Amino acid sequence: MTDNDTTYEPLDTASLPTRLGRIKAVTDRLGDDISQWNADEVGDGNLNLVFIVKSPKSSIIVKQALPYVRLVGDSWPLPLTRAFFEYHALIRQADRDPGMVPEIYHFDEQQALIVMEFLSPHIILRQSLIKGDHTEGLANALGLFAARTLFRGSDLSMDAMERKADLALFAGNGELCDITENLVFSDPYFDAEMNQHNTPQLDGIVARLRADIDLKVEVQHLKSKFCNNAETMLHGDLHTGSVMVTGDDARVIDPEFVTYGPIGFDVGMMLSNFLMAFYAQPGHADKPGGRDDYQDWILGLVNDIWATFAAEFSRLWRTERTGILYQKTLYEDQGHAIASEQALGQRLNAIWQDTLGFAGVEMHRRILGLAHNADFETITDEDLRATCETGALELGRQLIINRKQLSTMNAVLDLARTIQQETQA
Ligand code: SR1
Ligand code: MG
Repeated sequence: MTDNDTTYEPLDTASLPTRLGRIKAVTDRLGDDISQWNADEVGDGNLNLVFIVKSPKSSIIVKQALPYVRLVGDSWPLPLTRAFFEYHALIRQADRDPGMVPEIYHFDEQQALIVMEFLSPHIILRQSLIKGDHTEGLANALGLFAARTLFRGSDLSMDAMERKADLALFAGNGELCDITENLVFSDPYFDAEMNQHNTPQLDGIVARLRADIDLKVEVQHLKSKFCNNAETMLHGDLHTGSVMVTGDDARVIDPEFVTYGPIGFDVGMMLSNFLMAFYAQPGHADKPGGRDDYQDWILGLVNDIWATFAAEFSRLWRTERTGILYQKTLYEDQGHAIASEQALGQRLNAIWQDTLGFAGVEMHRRILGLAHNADFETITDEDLRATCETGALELGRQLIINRKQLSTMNAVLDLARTIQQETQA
């Protein structure tokens, strides 16, 4: 494989050394002797091939898109161009929050592959939360990442022409966006073909949610925001499976669902996955109550991610507001700094309400739709799993319906705890 290869062909462990052995960025890291390379396919996500390639010198990750959805098979084609959009998202995120995404060594558009930094000894955050492990500084890293990437990808910060060019660029990632629009915002709320849920334990609550008129209306308001409110460049799939951690480091991976959308979508998806981890903990405890302290730690993370996000977003608002929105020429330069603060408070409040709504929808789709998460799926006792899932489903509904009334994080965390007590009783 060279930079000029034109015919796409999926890699396998046998062909990989020969095919990548001609790429200088790769041999610079692994060495020229490809007989010393060892490739393992480790992809456990829903879409792609992922290889760890090791040599005596170093290790790299090779991620290659498949022309279909891996989770479902070749009956569901998916464009290879998602690797192009992921690459463009990664280089922007690296610029907007340096050090938080893997370093890219090589990108081959024709082969839909990205060669990047092997993060070690990192593991997927979702697995870490299932094991009950801690990561120091996690909330800070994720709150800053969200604020910096979301602020700096928007008209609050970017040059207007560059921002419009990026909006047009990422609009090309339509098929991935279509997955989110259907799998997140529509399918969970009717008996769509690919849906699955823990049955028969959840049949009652599933029927109740699908018959809930108010819920269906609110979710479609949220879908409308996702589709129409192109506020910023989103990661697009910012859940705990898209974060890798050690005991004291966190990195964000996998932005292939990148699109322009509402700021609260990324923040909501992130908080939602921590809240689901919270509800799943009784299913991973070695004795009743064995994860109580860990649950407190998770709710503390939810609190601190939002607090860090809001503080950093506010700092950027005050120091980097160089885009076409809420211009300083209208506010600070006129002696109206107070107006800027008023606008900031209102923007943050709108993001907060969106965050809660999107968090609720994400909870529902991970339990009622096609793509579930390991937090619940690895609970082997199906009755216990259903109890945990029921808590998340109930909280999800409350977050969606009452997002305008739930005005503080304390109110949200109290609600999460109350629902947990009621459902686990
Ligand atoms: C068919 S893809 C299903 C889900 O996997 C990805 O990680 C996204 O979350 C998507 O919604
Ligand atoms: Mg992913």
